[in-house]
Amino acid sequence: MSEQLGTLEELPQDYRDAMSAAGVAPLWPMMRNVLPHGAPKPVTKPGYWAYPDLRPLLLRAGELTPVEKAERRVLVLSDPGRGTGAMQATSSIYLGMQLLLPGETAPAHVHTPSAVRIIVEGKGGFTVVDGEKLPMEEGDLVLTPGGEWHDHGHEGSEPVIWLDALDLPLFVYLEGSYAKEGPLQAQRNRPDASQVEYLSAGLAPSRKSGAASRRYPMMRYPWARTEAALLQMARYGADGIAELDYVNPETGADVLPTMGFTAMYLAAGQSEAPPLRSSSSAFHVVKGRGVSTINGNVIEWSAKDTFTAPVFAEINHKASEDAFLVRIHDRPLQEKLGYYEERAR
Ligand code: 1HN
Repeated sequence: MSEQLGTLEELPQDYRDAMSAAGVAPLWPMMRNVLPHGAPKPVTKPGYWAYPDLRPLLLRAGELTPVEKAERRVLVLSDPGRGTGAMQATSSIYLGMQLLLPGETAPAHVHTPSAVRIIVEGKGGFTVVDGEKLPMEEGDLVLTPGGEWHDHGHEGSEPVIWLDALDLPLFVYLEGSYAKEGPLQAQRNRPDASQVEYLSAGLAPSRKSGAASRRYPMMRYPWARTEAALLQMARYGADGIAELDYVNPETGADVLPTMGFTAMYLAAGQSEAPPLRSSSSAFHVVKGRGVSTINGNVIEWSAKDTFTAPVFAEINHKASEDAFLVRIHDRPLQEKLGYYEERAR
């Protein structure tokens, strides 16, 4: 094991000035910042956003800023470790709460990052992705993969609010984030693929030899089916807990290359202490009530609230009412990079 590394202050001033003039710096005083021993030292702090606090602010944004002036009318959930205005909720996950009012449209665009929506409230909203009209009902998970044109519309009579999760921080870091704008898309006159080709788990459209499936064959995961599946799993499990990963119905892989989504059910009175995971995560409460401790921070949550956990966080959940949450995480990305890890506790 190496000892304490040398500091910048130990070096003569003329040498430090000469290094700066040459555009270089010594590694050793900074080495431990980028390579701490044993485990990462996250900047991210646990965050908690109670829906009753966000909702009036969003509705006020609806009065103050017409959608034409916003393109997307969103309040960004900033990581407390980075401060308000930070365009990230964790190291890799961006979260925002978006409002669309009846009759409004959010214009079509396409960009490199991927987005996923979890619908929080309201009826009649929809997203069009690559010509497919995806109804947005409470709890639904709707994909907008990178590179796919998307716009939003609203045929209902009450405000529609959803949570956006994007892999934006990664794309910003890579200096790969950009968008193109276009006209609203023509909508194919048929229900989305969750109602047609992928109505039943385990069944996928038969294809001629060599014919490829779409990269993102199903872009809407209706909540009603997720909830029913969780309850059935829990009914035949021992502990009143169930977890289901959202997967591509053709390949069984995670729905996106970067972000993963896991639906969780905790029956009233049940608690869970997951292993320490190298992934960062955000939790959105679809229904129910409970308490979670994230690195010692006690978060009392109820329906429609959102909270976050940094990498390797110590997490404990306890439901006081039957609870359904969606965990948003970056395990798919970390697995591709070859370092996803779980540590027993
Ligand atoms: C975006 O395209 C949407 O399409 C929402 O609704 C939030 C945040 C950053 C970059 C693109 C949307 C976004 C976004």
